[in-house]
Amino acid sequence: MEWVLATGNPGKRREMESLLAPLGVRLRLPAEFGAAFAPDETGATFAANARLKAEAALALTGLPALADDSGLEVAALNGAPGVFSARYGGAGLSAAARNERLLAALAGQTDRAARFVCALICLFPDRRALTAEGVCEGEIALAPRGAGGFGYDPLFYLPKYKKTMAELSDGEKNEISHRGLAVRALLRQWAAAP
Ligand code: ITT
Repeated sequence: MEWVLATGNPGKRREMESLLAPLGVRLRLPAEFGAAFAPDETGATFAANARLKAEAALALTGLPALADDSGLEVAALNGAPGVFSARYGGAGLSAAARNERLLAALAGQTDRAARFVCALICLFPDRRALTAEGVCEGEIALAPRGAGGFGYDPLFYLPKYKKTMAELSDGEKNEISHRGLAVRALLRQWAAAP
């Protein structure tokens, strides 16, 4: 069995490949099908954007398509950057530069509450779909720390662990992350499906 993982983000890919290992399916990537994979993410929600990516990957490959749309919601910024997390501060910025923008936006702010959200969908060629969501609560640190993970992980502080997400190993991150929670919920549905 083969599925296509509808992402161009290497950090997500690494985490998803490890989380999906119990499925026993061969995961292909859109890039292997000879097309640049950058569908327009015009949805207003994570779930809508995940579906857009899954639809594009299914159309490209004919394979069951698994898509993750995720991002960071910061309470003091009214939920921003949200669905714009990958583009926060403008296109073409490095993750480190995006993190600097976020710190500047929160300068002097004492409410540091934030959460990562992940919406997942697996869309099958017969149009059946499994969907799941995962949320991980945390805080925005005052400065970046750690070299693991990707994106906003160096700023995402987990009080319970006294570490940022980027200070966790891949395995530890997958145990508690929004993506880990969403993938395990999806796998439970897959196991229960007729
Ligand atoms: P694909 O659409 O190709 O999968 P992308 O990076 O554009 O890759 P999204 O549109 O879902 O993916 O944007 C998610 C952004 O949210 C991502 O680029 C990071 O900046 C951030 N993000 C999501 N999950 C994260 C995580 O586990 N750790 C750190 N940042 C994360």
